[in-house]
Amino acid sequence: MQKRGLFIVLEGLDRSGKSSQCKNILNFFAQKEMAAELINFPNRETQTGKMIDGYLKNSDTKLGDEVVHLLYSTNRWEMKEYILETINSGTHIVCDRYAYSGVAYTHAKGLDFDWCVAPDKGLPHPDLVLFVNTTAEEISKRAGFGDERYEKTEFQEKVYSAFIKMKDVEPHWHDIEGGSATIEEIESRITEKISETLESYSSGEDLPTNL
Ligand code: FDM
Ligand code: MG
Repeated sequence: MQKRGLFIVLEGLDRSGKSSQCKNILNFFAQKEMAAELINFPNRETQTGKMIDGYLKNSDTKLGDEVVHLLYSTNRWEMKEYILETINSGTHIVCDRYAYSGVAYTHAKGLDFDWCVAPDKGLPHPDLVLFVNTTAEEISKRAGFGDERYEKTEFQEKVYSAFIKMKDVEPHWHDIEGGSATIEEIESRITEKISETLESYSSGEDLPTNL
């Protein structure tokens, strides 16, 4: 029987380097001749994604915090079947941000934690959540920081605290120390974790939808 793919999520603050690491993971799978795909959230190509994109780029776009939160969640629900079909057909998915970003960014605005978690319940549950752990202070010095709506040091500090809260509620959470490490060091920590998971995950079962 064919083994299902792994569903691997990368999380972190803006400019934490997770998008580059996602590409490195794809190369890792390519070297092993394993099928893998990259997806990202928000997926700015869909109907809801276009609304989110406009909201992020134009600071004068007025949408309530609850509305934005539910748009992000809907943006993930739009991809649910695709994720399940891809994984269950044996292809790995590397996913740049997921529901954890959803909770972290909205909870950072002051909305109730449990309220933030609720809309994503029932989505596919990742096998691995790799949190590229860089602080707001570290990322605020990086090139490009400040271009989009949420890229302000004070706000990123709140997002960071919200991410840290999720460590305790997500059993598949793994911290990848990212602040002082080089890109290569981060990459080797990530691929080590993925290799471990490739050895140990159960083959027969479909990806659970118990997020
Ligand atoms: N973001 C992302 C949210 O606020 N909620 C979400 O559910 C997701 C997936 O969108 F500032 C925020 C995080 C970031 C912004 O994401 C755009 P990228 O990864 O920088 O494109
Ligand atoms: Mg960004």
